[in-house]
Amino acid sequence: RMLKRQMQCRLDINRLNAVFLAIYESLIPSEEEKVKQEQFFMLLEKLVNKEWPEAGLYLYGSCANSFGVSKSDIDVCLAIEDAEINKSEVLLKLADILQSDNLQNVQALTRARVPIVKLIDPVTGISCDICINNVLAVVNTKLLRDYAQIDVRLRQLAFIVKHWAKSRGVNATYQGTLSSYAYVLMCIHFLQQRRPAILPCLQEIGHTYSVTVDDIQCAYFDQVEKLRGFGSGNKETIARLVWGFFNYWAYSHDYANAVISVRTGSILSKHEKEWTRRNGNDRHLICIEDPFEISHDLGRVVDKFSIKVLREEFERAADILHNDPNPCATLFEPY
Ligand code: 3AT
Ligand code: MG
Repeated sequence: RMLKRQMQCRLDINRLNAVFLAIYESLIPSEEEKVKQEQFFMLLEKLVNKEWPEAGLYLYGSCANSFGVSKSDIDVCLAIEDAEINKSEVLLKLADILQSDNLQNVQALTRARVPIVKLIDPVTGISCDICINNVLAVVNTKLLRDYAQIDVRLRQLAFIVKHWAKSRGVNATYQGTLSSYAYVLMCIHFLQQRRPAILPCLQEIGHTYSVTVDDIQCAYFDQVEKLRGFGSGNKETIARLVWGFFNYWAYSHDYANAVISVRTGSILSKHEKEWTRRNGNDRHLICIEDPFEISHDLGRVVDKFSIKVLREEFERAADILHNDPNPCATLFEPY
């Protein structure tokens, strides 16, 4: 009877793996969609370079970090070297240019926390946000993309976690929950911590890439093609990792003292980061260190109400994966 139970268990986990992989596959953007995004980006480049020939235009966020699901918006950064520029003026000028080229719903949001121009491409229906000189985001986008090339399980895990977070309504910083960027860092950290490790810590090995942005030195090993197969000593499947991820955030993470750090590939203490007290509106109830802007806690948006919501959702997910023979329907149930 024991053997029969074990075999049943293995069948269940194999089936769950297949279901997670099918969800992952269904969320990947098609080649056709990628081509449309590129064409739209080239159009924007042309328009921008007519007005600012020296400026650079960069994709960042999920359309460029390889964690974007199908039909995502695209994030674009306009980089202008000139230190004298007035961001609002540039955004208004940019909005003017885009409007006269028949792009739809062009809006300059000059008073937002991150000022942007929003627009929609009428040909493809793609929505786009353009910000000015957010070069750090372009660099952290590259870091995430480079991590994704080392082991496919990172992309699979992050797609499942992002899909869960969107379905459960815990992916909105304005409501005190976490950004997609924070969730991806949580996944990278989790895979760095597996034994054997599935991901290395790129900032701790010889730097092959280095830029200084806003006085912050961003450096790490980016020859990731040399690291393919790094995690192959670890055979954990995606179903096992998804369960492990939620179990960690539900029952193992030390919320009182710990800071997760992709930069060091380890757990730091709130004490050493001096993140023990609330600072204005920034709290440190769940601590996720930004890999480059190390004074920046991506959990700072989480307040005493939303931390409860988040932790209950982690527990709910872990319990469903532990008990439910067919967990996917409930795991992603709209909240
Ligand atoms: P979605 O697929 O759009 O949900 P995304 O990867 O585009 O996911 P966000 O929209 O949260 O993620 O953010 C866009 C990019 O902006 C991702 C990251 O490069 C940068 N970014 C976001 N939040 C922060 C932050 N708090 N600190 C530094 N960079 C950030
Ligand atoms: Mg985005």
